[in-house]
Amino acid sequence: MGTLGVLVLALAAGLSTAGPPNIVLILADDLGYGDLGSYGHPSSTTPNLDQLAAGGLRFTDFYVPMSLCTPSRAALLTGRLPVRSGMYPGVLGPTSQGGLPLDEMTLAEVLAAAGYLTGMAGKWHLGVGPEGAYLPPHQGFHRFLGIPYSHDQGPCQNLTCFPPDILCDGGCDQGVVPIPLLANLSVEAQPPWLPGLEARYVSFSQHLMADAQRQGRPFFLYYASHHTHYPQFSGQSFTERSNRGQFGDALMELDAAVGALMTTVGDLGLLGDTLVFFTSDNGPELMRMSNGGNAGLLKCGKGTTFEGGVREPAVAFWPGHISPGVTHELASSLDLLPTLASLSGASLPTTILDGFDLSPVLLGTGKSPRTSVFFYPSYPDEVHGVFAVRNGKYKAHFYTQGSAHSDTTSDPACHAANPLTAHEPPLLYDLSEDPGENYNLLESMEDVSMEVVQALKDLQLLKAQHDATVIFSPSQIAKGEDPSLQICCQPSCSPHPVCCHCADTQN
Ligand code: CSN
Ligand code: MG
Repeated sequence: MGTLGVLVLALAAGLSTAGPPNIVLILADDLGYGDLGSYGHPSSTTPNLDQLAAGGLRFTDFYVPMSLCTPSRAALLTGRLPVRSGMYPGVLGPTSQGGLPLDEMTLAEVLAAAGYLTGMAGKWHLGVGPEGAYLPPHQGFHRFLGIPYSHDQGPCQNLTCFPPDILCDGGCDQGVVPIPLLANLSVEAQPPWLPGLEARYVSFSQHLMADAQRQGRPFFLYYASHHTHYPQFSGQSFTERSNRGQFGDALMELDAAVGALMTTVGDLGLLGDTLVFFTSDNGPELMRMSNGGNAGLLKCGKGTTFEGGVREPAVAFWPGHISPGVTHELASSLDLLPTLASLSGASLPTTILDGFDLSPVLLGTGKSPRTSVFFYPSYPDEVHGVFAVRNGKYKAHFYTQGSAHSDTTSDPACHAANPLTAHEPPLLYDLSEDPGENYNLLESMEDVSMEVVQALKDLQLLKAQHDATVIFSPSQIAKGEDPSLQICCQPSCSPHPVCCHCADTQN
């Protein structure tokens, strides 16, 4: 049989024809460790994500370095700690002057240089800048359809209600421009009709995948849904359909989008040629109560360095390459850039990276090269350095601080009222026996085992070495605000910013 015959057979079987894999990176927003059916939630409806988990590798110990959107997304796309790229403290907003520095190499730039067609759908949150200088088209993405920051960072009255007579969830920021929907660098609608957005992202993604195949190129799709960020909403076919209220409806719509993307990959015959990775940017926003996510058995949520803030659901799916199963290996969103570069044969950036190549874990050929994880607070500074460090199964908290994002839980340690507190010795937990961080091993210094004493020493040394070597870049977020930088579909209109309103013709 000739080469063509083999190729046809391989294609017909939907199996790999070697070459770099297509990559679909799906990022949920503020989705907690306990929110998916496959991670134990009793009433979520997530059949498509659960199917990915069943057919792929499900991580139990996958982390983000900071529990907020902007820094977490910067880490995901650069493989570098957010303090190195200046993506701290807090998050970027509509009037922010800063953004992800253009000399930072993103995953999209890495893969574009290796011949990939790159596209992003969804929430960016890494800056806008003058003339959109920090937007995805300038950061390695050939195509972009999405919103530049969170959908609560603009007036969102009546944008999230379907049907219009049901009660909208919550309030949003006033005194700034309506949320723009951008197609590359142009405003597609301002504001878009939010319940129609997920379907637009799916359609954009389907076109990207089909076009790449037609061009004979691999694709990189970064699908960063607004779900399940506050305020919750969903498209017509999901509203009041879940068993979990408005949060459940939003999650169900995200899950269905994942299903639609997988159907397209299958229809194109690319299942064996496409690595799909799913995770979330940070833990659940517990202050939203039942309209926020759930961290399951983990302590606290968004905005904290407790496990609920930083440990995320994560699944890697690549039939024929990644065997179905569950892994307890240590992993981080920082590892995606080096791992995906390795699997695609792309060249790594020459800067300092904080991630490791996890391809041995994915391909089942070895253990994780990562043995420790470092956690920064939402408002980091060089005086305090990392707040918490995990090494193996042990985690030490040198500082703790509550967060408004984790208010209203029954555990007061999570709340904003709990101030920055130094712990000397640190709070020390064995996360395999105590993933909920309930039982401090150093509570009483009597009967502390030799192993625990050694674990403490190792963690103290790791923090000292880490803090001594990590160089903070000047903060991009502290660059401040310039209201004239806001995206406006009618630039010279008045009165600003409410006049920046252009009808959504697609809905
Ligand atoms: S985030 O959520 O962007 O997903 O982290 O929408 O920390 O001040 C966080 N914040 C608006 C948000 C503000 C958000 C903040
Ligand atoms: Mg977020």
